[in-house]
Amino acid sequence: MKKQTRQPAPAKPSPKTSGAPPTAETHQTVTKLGDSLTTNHGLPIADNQNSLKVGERGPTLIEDFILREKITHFDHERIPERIVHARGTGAHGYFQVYEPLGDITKAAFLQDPKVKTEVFVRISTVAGGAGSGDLPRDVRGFAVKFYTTEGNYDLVGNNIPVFFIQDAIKFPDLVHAVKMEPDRGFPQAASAHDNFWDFVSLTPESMHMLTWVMSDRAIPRSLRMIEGFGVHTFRLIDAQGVSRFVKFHWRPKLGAASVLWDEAVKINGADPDFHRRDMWEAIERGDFPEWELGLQVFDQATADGLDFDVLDPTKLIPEEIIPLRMVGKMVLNRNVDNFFAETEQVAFLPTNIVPGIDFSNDQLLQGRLHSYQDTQLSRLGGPNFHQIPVNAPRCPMHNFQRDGLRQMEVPKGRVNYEPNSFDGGVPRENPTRGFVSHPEVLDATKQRKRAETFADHYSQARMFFRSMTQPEQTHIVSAFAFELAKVETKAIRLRMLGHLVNIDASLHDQVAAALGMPEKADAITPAVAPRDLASSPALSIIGKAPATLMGRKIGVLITDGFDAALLAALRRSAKAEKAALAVVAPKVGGATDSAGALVEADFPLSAAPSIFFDAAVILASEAGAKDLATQAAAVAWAGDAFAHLKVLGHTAEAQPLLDRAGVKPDAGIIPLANDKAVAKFIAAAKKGRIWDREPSLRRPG
Ligand code: HDE
Repeated sequence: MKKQTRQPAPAKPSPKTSGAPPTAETHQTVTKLGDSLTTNHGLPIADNQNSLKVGERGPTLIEDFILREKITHFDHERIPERIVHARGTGAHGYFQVYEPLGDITKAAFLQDPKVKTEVFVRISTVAGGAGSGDLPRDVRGFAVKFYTTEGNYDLVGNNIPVFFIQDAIKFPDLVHAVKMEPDRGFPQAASAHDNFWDFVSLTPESMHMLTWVMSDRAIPRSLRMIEGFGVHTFRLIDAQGVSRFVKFHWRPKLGAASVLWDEAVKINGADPDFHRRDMWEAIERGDFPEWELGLQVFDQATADGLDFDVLDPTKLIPEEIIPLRMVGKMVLNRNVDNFFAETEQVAFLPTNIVPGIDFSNDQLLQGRLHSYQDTQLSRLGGPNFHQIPVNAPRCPMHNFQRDGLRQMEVPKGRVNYEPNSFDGGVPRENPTRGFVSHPEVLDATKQRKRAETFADHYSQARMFFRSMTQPEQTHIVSAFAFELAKVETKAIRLRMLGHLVNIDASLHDQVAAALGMPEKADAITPAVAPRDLASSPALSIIGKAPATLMGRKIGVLITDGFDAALLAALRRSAKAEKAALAVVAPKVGGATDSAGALVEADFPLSAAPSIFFDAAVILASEAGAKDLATQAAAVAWAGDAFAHLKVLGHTAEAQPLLDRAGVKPDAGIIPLANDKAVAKFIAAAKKGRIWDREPSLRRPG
């Protein structure tokens, strides 16, 4: 049994007096040997608070091996963070296929609907360091490790279906350009600076990706509400060896959703762990994040008929051309036990592939096939990182690779080579079940040259912009204007404006107006003249947003004297909609309702701005509202909910606060007096933001 002994402090502690009673210090002690705190080598430790010193006042002795072991281990706790995707959140779960996929692939984990294949998922930002905030404008990595019976399969994708560059050789330059500038060490986790825009404006192939990164996709509401994409074209191989091309898609059960830029900026300040916390809490409360896996499968003839090259990762295949076949679902149902051991040490490798799936000749993918294995050697310290539990396959694994730094296994027997005459004939090659590369016939000149079929850099960027709803287009304009306004070098802004002309004239005009730069943009001659492609409504988030509060959060601000019946009705409705509800009060101790009962708050007002919620309610009494109207935090709570286009329910008594906050009546401002009004509030909140309110509140720039 552990017991805690607090030793009493002497009345007047005197550091000089030897033999005086011990100074006030917490010692938590045990008596059983097996419960002892020990060194890394098992020696029980008697005192974890005091180093070994000469006398009471030092100096400390180098003999103190216990102190040295503890500090040395601590000194080496950090490993190099990932050069990209350093900030990430991981969770465990499973994947289950809906029906056998034998018609397109022989991959074992895609055959049996009864089998749940264990997965580990890590979702990340790209540019920022491991300690950076969750809501920069950035791409999100979406990496899934399937622990299959035929080895680990890693689908290492992003939440945007295209990429900045076409050839791996440009990747170090792209990443150097977006990360903090090398002389000054800023900006952290931000693309809004000269180097990034200098590089991309000199790289026309980035234009399609840029329109995505400037869109709402780059500021997601929750990691549970992002789509995922394999980006590259891959191959599926069936049991007969027939190869088909495939693009992988993840679709969130909760629908895709984003925040507004002003919210993102404020969330990063109020809770830099907003996404990580949201994911953790959802899993803890059993509200498991879920995605469906969709495939776009097509053959060589279809690929040849498309007006772009499927090997070009700056292009997507519109769903309207090749629809998605939904083949299975992934559920994340367990948080990590230890962030470092699992989320930090997980090593995703695009080379982790299983029979039935293969690479295409996408030159960006080909470069990745080298990079991920390589980076782990310095990050995880040697060639044995596959033995770290999160990386280890769950199926049997044996070969004759031996030794190396951080070898944790003890291989038995005298044989460490193959072929050999020992060990009863195993392990050996398996020609029937082993991985065989698709035997594609290739015959061409060895050269450094970009394919002509990769040359159209603007048509799909135009298609993406024009497929957006009005609010989404406005957000893209605003994002370009914001980012370019932070570029100090005017020549870079003018060059970028030149590209925007090629993407869409109105996009250029609106960004130029928002920047206040009417002068002529650079003339940039496209390698291939951009074409008007059919729009793809499937690319819009708002256009296909489900009417739901599932997985969303309602914030209810209460004051003393609030109406308990209304809160109860809101709680019932939130539960019925599978939404979370948080009570916010001026003090964390809570507030008393109209009948005098104390209701505890989930958060004090100072720690829960309305940016944390999808819909807001103010249940204020007359006196409470008058008081709140004098408090900047409460005025900001109401004002931000309005400015962020949220549905806002309120009691009639809350009016002074609404007036002070500049809240104007519209379809999203719902007076709450009874259950019927609560139902109206819920119905409005399910539809999401009040987009009609936006033009009256902000213009791009
Ligand atoms: Fe990565 N990428 N990448 N990448 N990437 C890494 O691997 C790299 C690319 C992606 O949660 C690194 O283990 C090259 C595209 C994700 O641990 C590194 C190229 C896509 C993650 C690396 C690309 C991605 C990474 C850094 C161009 C979307 C995080 C640490 C040829 C399809 C995985 C590490 C996690 C991480 C290299 C381009 C996605 C350095 C060379 C395109 C989701 O190896």
